[in-house]
Amino acid sequence: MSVVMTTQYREVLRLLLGSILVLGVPADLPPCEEPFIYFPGVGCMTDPLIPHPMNYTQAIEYCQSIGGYLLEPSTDEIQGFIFDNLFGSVEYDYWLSLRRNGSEFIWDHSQQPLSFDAWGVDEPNLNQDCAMASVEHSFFWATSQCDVERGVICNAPERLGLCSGPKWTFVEQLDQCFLWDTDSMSWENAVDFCKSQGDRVHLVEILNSKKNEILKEALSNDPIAYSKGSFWMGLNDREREGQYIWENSGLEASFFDWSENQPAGDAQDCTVMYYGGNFQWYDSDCPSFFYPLCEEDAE
Ligand SMILES: [Ca+2]
Repeated sequence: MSVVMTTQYREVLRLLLGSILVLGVPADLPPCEEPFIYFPGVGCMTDPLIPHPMNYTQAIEYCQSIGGYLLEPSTDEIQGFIFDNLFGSVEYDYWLSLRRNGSEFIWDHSQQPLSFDAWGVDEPNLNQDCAMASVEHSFFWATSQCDVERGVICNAPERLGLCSGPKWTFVEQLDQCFLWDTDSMSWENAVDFCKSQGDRVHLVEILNSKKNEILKEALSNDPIAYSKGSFWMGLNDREREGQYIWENSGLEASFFDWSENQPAGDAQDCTVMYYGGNFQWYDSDCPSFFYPLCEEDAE
């Protein structure tokens, strides 16, 4: 019953918001797009009380198909969400985005080692390849065969709907959308790639320390960004050696966050936020392949 009410409420809210937007009055958009529900502190989740049973591979694909990823309890807060919402409410085991890699389990979505774990007693059992929040273990984690059907909760970044697509990330402290889930390419192709993503989209420009620190932290904390590596910025000295210009605005840079011994090369005229240097800045050959970091300017 509560699920039906929620759906009706969201529909009414959506219609109301639609009419407000038509009138041009600013409105606070809901932080998650359907079918996701907003849970403060943990982001957007599908309804935890609808188990939607399927096998592990199907669960991964299903979550991707709706713009999210399978539940990855990488923090205390997300594990708390599991306890709070499942314990006493459902009798289903729920898949976690965890997979065995040799003698350890790693996050399947980001391919990162575990930063946090909540294994049940006598777990993990390394004879099994997948893992779940287990009813038998009071929703602590237990391993499982992958080909059985279990409940599914998908997770998605907050305010998905405010950015241009599901691969974009909304960085709340900057009130801005960024795209870093991209393929690697040369700097020139990265410039074109970002511009092809929308009228207000371009390779990132970092004019001050505040934006730089927030972005470095966002890249370090985002499993996809962190798994990729280094990101092209708009900064370059292609026209005149040592005169650094931001490509989109044409502004000459006055703020820099060069890593030690950087910039290194007269012949290196493009720049990256470098993975190996905690996303401090390096210069690089423009034809090298790195990942474009696109940003969307506010309207
Ligand atoms: Ca240079």
